[in-house]
Amino acid sequence: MSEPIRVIDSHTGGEPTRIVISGVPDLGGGSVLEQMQVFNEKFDDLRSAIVNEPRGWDAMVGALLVPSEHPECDYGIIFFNNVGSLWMCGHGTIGLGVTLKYLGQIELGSQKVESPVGVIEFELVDDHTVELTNISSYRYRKDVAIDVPGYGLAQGDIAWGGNWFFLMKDHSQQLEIENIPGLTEYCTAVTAALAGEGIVGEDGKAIDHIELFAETDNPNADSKNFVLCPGLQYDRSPCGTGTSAKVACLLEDGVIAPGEIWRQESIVGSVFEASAVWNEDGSRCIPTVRGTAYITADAQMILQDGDHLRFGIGKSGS
Ligand code: PYC
Repeated sequence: MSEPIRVIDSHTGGEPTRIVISGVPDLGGGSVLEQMQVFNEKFDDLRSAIVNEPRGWDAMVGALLVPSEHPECDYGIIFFNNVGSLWMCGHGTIGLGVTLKYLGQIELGSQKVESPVGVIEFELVDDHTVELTNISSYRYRKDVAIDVPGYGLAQGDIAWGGNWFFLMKDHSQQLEIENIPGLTEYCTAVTAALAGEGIVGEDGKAIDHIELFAETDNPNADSKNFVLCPGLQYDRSPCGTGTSAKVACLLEDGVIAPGEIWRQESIVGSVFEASAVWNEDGSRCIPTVRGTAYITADAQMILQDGDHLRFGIGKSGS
């Protein structure tokens, strides 16, 4: 039996985060991107053990705190989900702040953290509220037309907010909680159509998050979204990196002014408050995303010898 793995679970607007506190191997140092590559290559069974059934479930997003050599950061973070690592995660960063406060490891104020795609900053505003200042974000292509088999022609914007997003406002889908299976099916078809047509992010990475928008009748929100993540799970929160990609597009279109608040509602009704300002040369924007998280569990995970499902269903492990 391995050493127990201590985790703290939280949810940010309904979307779960499982922060690993102890019991996992050292990834050998270097940049957080290099440590993520080691995690992907050597410890995929551990990733699966932490987030997948029978210990977790498909919507769970895990996170490892790792050492950082970056001069401005005290530590780094690697986020991962049911199928692999994520480049960045906004709801998870909000969960991180609330988790560290719960553990008594931080006080109100700001922290800089190295992610695989750059340095992020978060401010713990109170015990449950965190404001993320994300990596620089931008729209790469506007009004990209695609043919979605079974649904017909559609178009959307490709934008980076720490992950690659295809943002669609004209899609004829009903953004209602009862329609989650239909929305999942549609977004899965969009992801496949993008891959099939060879449409990728500027750096050649897959566009693996689809974000649909609709009007909302919630007086406390400006828009409602549905976000499908890689691993075919929808984000219960409004998605921190997706909201960053959204405000980058809105700033570029002049729909919001620098610093103006955009309130993004999720499919389950939780809301993030976001804004964006231009970076120094005006080529990209720096988004901020504010949300709340609550602790749901403080647990030790056990991987017992002889349990053939100890690394998760579908993982034989070693
Ligand atoms: O909040 O950025 C986010 C996120 C990405 C995947 C799930 N949540």
